[in-house]
Amino acid sequence: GNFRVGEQGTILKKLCGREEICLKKLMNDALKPFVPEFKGRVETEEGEIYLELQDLLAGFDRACVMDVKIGLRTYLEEELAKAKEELKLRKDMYEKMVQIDPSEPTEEERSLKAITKPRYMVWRESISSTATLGFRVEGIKRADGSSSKDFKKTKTKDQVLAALRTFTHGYPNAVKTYLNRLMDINSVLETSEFFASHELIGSSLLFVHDMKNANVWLIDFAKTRRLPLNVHISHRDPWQMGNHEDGFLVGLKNLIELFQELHKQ
Ligand code: 4IP
Ligand code: ADP
Ligand code: MN
Repeated sequence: GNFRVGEQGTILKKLCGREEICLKKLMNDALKPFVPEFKGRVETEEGEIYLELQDLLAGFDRACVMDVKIGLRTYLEEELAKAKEELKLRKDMYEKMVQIDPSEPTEEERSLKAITKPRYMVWRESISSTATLGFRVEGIKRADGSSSKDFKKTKTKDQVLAALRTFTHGYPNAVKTYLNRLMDINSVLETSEFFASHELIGSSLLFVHDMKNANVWLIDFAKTRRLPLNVHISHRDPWQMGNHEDGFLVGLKNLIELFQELHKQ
């Protein structure tokens, strides 16, 4: 996989040059307290290069973990352009599609047994809450170590709410602590130079709690890109090819509203 255990309190993630650039910038940004600390590169005995990151689970006892992918769009504009140009077909993505919904592929896709990456990504957005709420639950790990990635069709507010409720069930302080932290993130994003100058695609909020503590961080900057000069985004407006909008703040707002709902109940 992409990860290895690091020294005490750290994890190693396979080098992605662009992610390293983002992490470096984030260490000098208002967002620093909300991302894992980046400690530098580490080379393994086999000569593979990894990024050494703060292990966000360190200090937790039997942690519950949830990965929520933020944004209205989950693929890069350049990937869409590339797919159009090369008409590159993905058999693996066709297989993943059929596993989730055998009736989804068209006649043509069925005979090719393959689809393009954007076709798959847009469809995944549409069957989950990404396209409507601007975020989706990717996976949850429970205190006993068992985990579930069975959220691909978790789409409506009620379905998401049920997933959040199950995740926090039995941890009376978690919801309020998460809510406070999400609102802190929301306000710091307004002051962050990094956030003002980047398009965040496919990045996640990582929720971690145990009986005593709860916290949320921004992770995964592999598809975060610096915006072209003269391009400014609201992180709210609908995406159109070329405008680079990511919908990050739409997702965060909806997530906050659902946690508020959960807190009231
Ligand atoms: C995956 O689809 C995720 O969207 C991956 O994003 C994405 O990697 C994969 O694209 C795509 O197949 P499923 O979650 O439905 O399996 P992430 O790693 O952020 O979850 P990218 O490279 O777009 O980040 P490919 O092209 O890597 O297969
Ligand atoms: P990828 O780019 O391969 O999708 P991510 O950065 O999204 O990798 O991380 C995948 C998973 O690894 C996350 O959902 C989380 O459970 C775990 N993870 C990532 N970064 C950290 C971290 N700094 N500390 C602890 N766990 C992490
Ligand atoms: Mn990723």
